[in-house]
Amino acid sequence: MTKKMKIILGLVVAAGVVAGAISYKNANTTSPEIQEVEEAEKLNPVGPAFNADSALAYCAAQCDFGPRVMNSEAHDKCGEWIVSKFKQFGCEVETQKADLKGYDGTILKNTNIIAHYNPKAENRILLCAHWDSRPWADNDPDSTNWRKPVMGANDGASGVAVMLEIARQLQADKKLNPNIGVDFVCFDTEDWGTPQYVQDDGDTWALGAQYWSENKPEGYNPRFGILLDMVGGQGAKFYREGMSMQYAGGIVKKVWAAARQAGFGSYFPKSDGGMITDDHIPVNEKAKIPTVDVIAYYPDCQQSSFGPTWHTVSDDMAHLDKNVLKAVGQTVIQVLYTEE
Ligand code: AHN
Ligand code: ZN
Repeated sequence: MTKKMKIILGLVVAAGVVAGAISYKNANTTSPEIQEVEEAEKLNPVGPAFNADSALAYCAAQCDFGPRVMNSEAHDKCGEWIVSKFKQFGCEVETQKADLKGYDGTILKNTNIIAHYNPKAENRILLCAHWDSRPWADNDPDSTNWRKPVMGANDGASGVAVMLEIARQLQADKKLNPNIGVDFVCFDTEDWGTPQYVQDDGDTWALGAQYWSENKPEGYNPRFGILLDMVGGQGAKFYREGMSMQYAGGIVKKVWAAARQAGFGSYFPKSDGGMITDDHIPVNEKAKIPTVDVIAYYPDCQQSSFGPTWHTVSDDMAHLDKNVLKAVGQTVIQVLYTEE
């Protein structure tokens, strides 16, 4: 074949492929289910703009107290600050205190902080995150850091910061469907779980969420819950978490579709992450509220699948990315504002 003939042949083949693609599209072979998914995932942002700078400042404000380790002054002071912020944003706030026993027998002065936006509405959505920080950086590559506390800029502060910024936006915007109310629950005592250097396991994590779930007020039945855990780390993406899929598969679908509508689908891959022991387990199992965990997952990270700074002394402000806070915050706003 001459060079010219090859070019002509190439053009003919290419034209055929294009024509085929066009006729395929016109044939309307997409199933109703696929059309429905495509519709649900169309770019269509609604609701106020989540301000990532504001959320980042709320992370910094929490870190300025120091690590919010159970039974510490920094912890208690930060708790008062969180309460005052939710009040400032027009929420009705209550605290739920309890003495809980850690894996090591320590009595932990637990304070769950619960803030209600539009408390009179019957149809409610639960947003939650933990606010305590881990007492031991037991996943640090340097073993001399294992007994030092974690600052928890990401693991603790980020989830609370996103909730605070959402509360601020709800108050400023005033356009959320008046039939919908939002409950922000800041769980305490999530991160006193048995350290890796201690031989023991069991139900030692998420003690505040366990307590809240066991003592849920009669008749409190939100439509669903969204847990935010480690939502500000550099390079974070949010894969579909296994236990969320089991307990609340429909809510996973809703949240991951909302991310696409809001324009942040790239942060929410439509693939599966791990199965994670987190605050959402008691909320699903004991409180029976279908709740998904939006938690960072790093499939290629050697240090930890929760990311390079997880439970290390490097979980600080320098390792946050406000674009990640934005992706998560705007996605949650999208979920709230599409609820009917
Ligand atoms: C476990 O490591 C068993 N679960 C992770 C839950 C967690 C800790 N989230 C933040 N810190
Ligand atoms: Zn942690």
